[in-house]
Formats: sequence, C-alpha cells, structure tokens
Amino acid sequence: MERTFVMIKPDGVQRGLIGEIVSRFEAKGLKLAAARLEVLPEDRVVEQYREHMEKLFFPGLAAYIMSGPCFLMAWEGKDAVAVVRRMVGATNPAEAAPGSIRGDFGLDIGRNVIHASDSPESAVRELGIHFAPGELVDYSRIDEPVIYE
Ligand code: DGI
Repeated sequence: MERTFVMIKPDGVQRGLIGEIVSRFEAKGLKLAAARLEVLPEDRVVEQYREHMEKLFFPGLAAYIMSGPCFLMAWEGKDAVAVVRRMVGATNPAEAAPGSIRGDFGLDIGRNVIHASDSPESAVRELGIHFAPGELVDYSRIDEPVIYE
C-alpha cells in the first residue's frame, strides 16, 4: 500500500469543492489516512514548492496558496500516487481530461484547485512537510476485501 499527499487549494475550498473531491477518492476505494484544514505558513509553502522557487510564477503561486485555507489530506491505497495523479488531471485545467478533477472544475493554470504528489518520493517528502507521523492513522476500511483481489 502507498500513501500520497493531496491538498485542495484555496480556490477549491472557497468554491465548496471539498466534499465533491473527497467523495471521488472515497468512491475510488482509497482510504483517508489524515486530513486538516489550514492556512499554510510561508515556510511550508516554500518547502512544498521548492523546485519552482526560481520560476517567474512562484511569487503569485505562493501568495495564492497562502490566500486562504487549504484542505490537506493523506490518501492510501494500491498505487495511490499514480492513481490520484490521474484522477487530478493535467496541471493546466484547460487541457486536463474531462472526468479528472482539474478537467471538471478549472480553467486557469494559476487556479487549478488541487495538488497531488507526483511520485512516491515526493509523496514521502510532502507528507513529512505537512503531517507529523502520529497524524497518519492506520485502520482498515470494511470494504477492503471487496475492493482488492
Ligand atoms: O504537479 P502539478 O501541480 O501538476 O504541477 P507543477 O509541479 O509543475 O506546478 C506546481 C503548481 O505551480 C501548479 O499546480 C500550478 C503552478 N504552475 C505551474 N506552471 C505554471 C504555474 N502557474 C502559473 N501561473 N504559470 C505556469 O506556467
């Protein structure tokens, strides 16, 4: 089993999309391991997006992420990182496939609703930035025997 870090960005929270997005991951069979609503402090935004620090869009990205509460989650399941990335869709919502979260709910790359880790290594790193180990809850979902072979 694998865990991935997912974050509904301030535009998604303000637009009332938390329930819709959580429902999609739950219906897929993924298991919620942690969740928190929080306005992120600058140091964790910089850590989260450190690969983009030199990009022209970084100041706007950081200001947007800190503009209101984000909904931070850890989701667990078989191939969770890749599965969630496919459900999230392409970075630019204008090009994201219909049926994906960004494809269904966004139009602008600078307001793309949601973040999800792009590799297992990123997932470990990003979960470590935002969650203490004790916040990740181990439990079984009662439907696991019919979700997995
Ligand atoms: O992993 P992703 O979120 O799909 O994409 P990424 O890691 O390449 O970029 C992180 C975020 O930075 C992305 O969700 C939106 C923002 N971003 C990326 N490229 C651009 C951008 N924002 C603007 N305004 N312009 C860009 O070209």
